Amino acid sequence: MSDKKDLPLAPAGLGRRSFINTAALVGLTAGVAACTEKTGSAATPAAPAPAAPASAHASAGAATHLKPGELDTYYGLWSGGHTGDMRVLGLPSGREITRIPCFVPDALVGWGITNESKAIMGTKPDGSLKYTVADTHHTHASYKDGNYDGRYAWINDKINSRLARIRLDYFVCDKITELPNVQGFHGIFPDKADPVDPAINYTTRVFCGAEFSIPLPNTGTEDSGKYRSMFTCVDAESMEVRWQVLIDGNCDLTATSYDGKLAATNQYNTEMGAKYEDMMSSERDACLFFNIARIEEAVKAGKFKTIGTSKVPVVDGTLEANKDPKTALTAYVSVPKNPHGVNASPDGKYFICAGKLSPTATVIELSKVLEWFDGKLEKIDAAIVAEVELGLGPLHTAFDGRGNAYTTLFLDSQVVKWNVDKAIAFHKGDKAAKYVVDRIDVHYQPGHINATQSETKAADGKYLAVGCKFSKDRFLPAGPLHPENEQLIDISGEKMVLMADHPVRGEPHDFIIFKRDLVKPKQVYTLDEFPLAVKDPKESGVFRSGKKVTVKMTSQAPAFSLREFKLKKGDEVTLILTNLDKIEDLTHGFAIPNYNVNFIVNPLETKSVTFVADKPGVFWCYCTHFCHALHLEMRTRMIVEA
Ligand code: RUQ
Ligand code: CUA
Ligand code: CA
Repeated sequence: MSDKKDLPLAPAGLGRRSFINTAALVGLTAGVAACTEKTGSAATPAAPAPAAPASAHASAGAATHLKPGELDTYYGLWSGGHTGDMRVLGLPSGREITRIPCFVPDALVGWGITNESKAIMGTKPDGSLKYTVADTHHTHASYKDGNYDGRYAWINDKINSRLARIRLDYFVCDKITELPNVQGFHGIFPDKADPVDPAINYTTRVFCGAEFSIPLPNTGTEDSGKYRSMFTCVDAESMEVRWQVLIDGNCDLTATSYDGKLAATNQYNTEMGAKYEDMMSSERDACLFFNIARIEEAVKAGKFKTIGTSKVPVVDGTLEANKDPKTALTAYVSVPKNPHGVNASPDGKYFICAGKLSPTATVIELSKVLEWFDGKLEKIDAAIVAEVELGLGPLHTAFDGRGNAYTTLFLDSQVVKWNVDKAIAFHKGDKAAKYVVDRIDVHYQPGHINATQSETKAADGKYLAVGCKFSKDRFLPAGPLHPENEQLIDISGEKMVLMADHPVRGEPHDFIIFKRDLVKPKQVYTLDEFPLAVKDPKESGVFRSGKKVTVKMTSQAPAFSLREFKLKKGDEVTLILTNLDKIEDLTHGFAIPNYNVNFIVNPLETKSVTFVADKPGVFWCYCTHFCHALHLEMRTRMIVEA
């Protein structure tokens, strides 16, 4: 542990308050009390960071203001929080371009209304949606050669333990998997290579951490001593669950190595407590490493069990069963009390585990972890090459590709920029190594942080986005619910420069930012994407088989192919609509009054809805998406005979 007085650029009072390690609860309470106050100064009890010159602020702000017609240079994929979607932003402007619905119905797209989206979301036997709430936290994208390859992105739903995949060719959700045997599914990270086949240098798996422990199988027992947590691997292509690892303690966030050999999760509840006091009773917790090749070998060799009705192979990753490094599937590296984010440095060498209740970050060298698995490192904790003080409440870390890390300090309402090599030198005993490069106040209480291309080999150190959990006085008041404040910081120079504030609806959590040319989105579908496509207006009509009726229709501005269609009360109707307009940006909508139907069809897209024609009458089905000068006239009549 460093001498607090030596901490470079330490805000005044850090030394006095840095004993959060032993007085964590007191420290947390003080921090939260501060952030309920109205003024900025109360929220940042630490002395302000050295201010950047005013002119730097002015020019940095200007960079976020794109002239009309100018395009952003980066995409940001943001988790939507409670809205259960993925938000697509352009950066540096911070403009929200679209939202991709995943877990929760969306009234614009008709997500949760159309048969296709319901099949992805999952339904109950009566055809209604299985879930209509979500809590998305983490977004990540697929890799090739250590950089994003534009195939897929993933996002998690913590409430119902679901993982959604987004196709980045069309920016749509195409699969959702519910993880068995877990609750509080939190961190995700795709792997970046196959641990045994160097030719597979792209994502084939997504790793998922479960934060809560539950009885396995979930019998409802009150004895929390019997609860367990699991680490889950999902196949990136099939989205099927490949295997799970039973562990001691819990999972929180997840990181993966560039060689595909290791994944890790930080653990804040190695105590396996059911109450927060219990969860913070030990001085240290762990960063738990998984040896991917060995786990897959064990699964192949049949060394697993299954739990309850789930068929997923579960291997034993508990401490007791993994004491021999030569056969171990897991390795528990000790880190200070209740750590949070674990992040992989872009040089592929380190995982950095933020302290949360400890004012430190722990740097773990991956080659040493592998040495331990080879029986060449006596103690796994020798893989820790630095444990340095950063400030209060370190949560998540981003990178600039120039050897610097940027860590959010939740309690200090700051971002600290620090040099990883210098931190290692300082930890080794070089007390002159000034590893803290800069600090900047953010507004307020930051959680997530990410830099442009941060967790890729192409980290370019241009911009940093910071997800501030509280905005307080930064925006016009609009009722009791405050937006969160996503701030943008210029990190191209030595000093960080605050560029912009952006209000966002609660509450986004994590995000990634990448160069715009890494994706090649298509803006017109092909008819063949859809098995039900009505490829020609001549195929339109009402097709009856008893009470089951299929209505086939196409749209071409400004008309639907059927001017009217007749049904009988009680019919079970499936309406299929193909948009035959094939030029970009020509989207139509289709709404049926009083039938709770509205959805859009993009160029050459096909969607269907199924409903019971239980209300007799005339219903003007109309186009809900402005498409043409005769948009208001674009209608068809649904006549339901009594
Ligand atoms: S974890 S702060 Cu999902 Cu940090 Cu959000
Ligand atoms: Cu078609 Cu508006
Ligand atoms: Ca703990």
